[in-house]
Amino acid sequence: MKGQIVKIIRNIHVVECNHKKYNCTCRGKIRNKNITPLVGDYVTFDKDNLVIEEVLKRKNFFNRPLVANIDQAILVTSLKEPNLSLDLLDKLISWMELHHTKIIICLTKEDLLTKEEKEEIFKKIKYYQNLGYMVISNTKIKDIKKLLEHKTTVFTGQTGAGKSTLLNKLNPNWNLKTGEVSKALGRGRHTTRVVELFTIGSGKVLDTPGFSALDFKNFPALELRDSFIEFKNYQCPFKDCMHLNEKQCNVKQAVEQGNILQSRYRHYQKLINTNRR
Ligand SMILES: Nc1nc2c(ncn2[C@@H]2O[C@H](COP(=O)(O)OP(=O)(O)O)[C@@H](O)[C@H]2O)c(=O)[nH]1
Ligand SMILES: [Mg+2]
Ligand SMILES: [Zn+2]
Repeated sequence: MKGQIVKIIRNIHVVECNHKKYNCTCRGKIRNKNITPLVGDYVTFDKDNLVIEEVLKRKNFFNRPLVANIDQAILVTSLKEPNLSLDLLDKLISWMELHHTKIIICLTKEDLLTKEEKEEIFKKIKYYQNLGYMVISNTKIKDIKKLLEHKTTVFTGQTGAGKSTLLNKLNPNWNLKTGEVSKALGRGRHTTRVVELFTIGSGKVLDTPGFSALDFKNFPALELRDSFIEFKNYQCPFKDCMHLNEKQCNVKQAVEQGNILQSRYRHYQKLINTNRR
């Protein structure tokens, strides 16, 4: 039988298959392959003996939280309270690009914006749309549900952005606490949560605050550069131009001419610099 691991507690691997859960064990490393199964892994298992037989080839995996086969990320992005953070958005976009994960930007709290604020902010949002990223409002519950079908989706974003609120609308049964996180942080509690995939219709979702400590250090500079996908539209005179200190650079020119969002370029510089330290 084929299924997906949705939770691991010690050596109990909860494998979901056709909406049923099987508590399987895993005998050491899988066969002669040196693989430790992760949440998100597709596996074959023996449903009579409840033993995992094989871990199927991974599409991708993340380190923190440790999870595999994420198809897409919904970047829950608050426009106000907390204010839109393009810094965080660009970091999350790069992170997902580096992990070959489809990106969906979900905007929240549009209702708190004045008309003027809306105009200003949506100029910037439009830029991301033009890059090819899907942008959707958190009020479009039906459409978001559709996006989740047959996919494993991670929800991430700033504390207070409205992740729990959104997840509760997608599935009221979850009844996640909203607006509570800051209180918990204030008390200095660090609840290490078990990584778990929840089922919604034919899809699975992971709610994680855990992408905040994004560590780009292990990625080569060239990959960081390419995670800013619009840079590829420009052919620079120097082969493998990093668009930093090169004298002639079409990306830098595009930033000056306003064809590349200045903040995007700044965030790229910042990322490359933290990476070098
Ligand atoms: N005005 C407004 N408030 C929202 C919206 N989405 C969430 N909130 C509120 O924002 C606060 C934080 O939401 P929560 O879901 O706990 O955020 P989380 O930290 O990302 O899980 C709560 O008080 C929510 O009621 C929205 O679209 N508009
Ligand atoms: Mg929450
Ligand atoms: Zn260049």
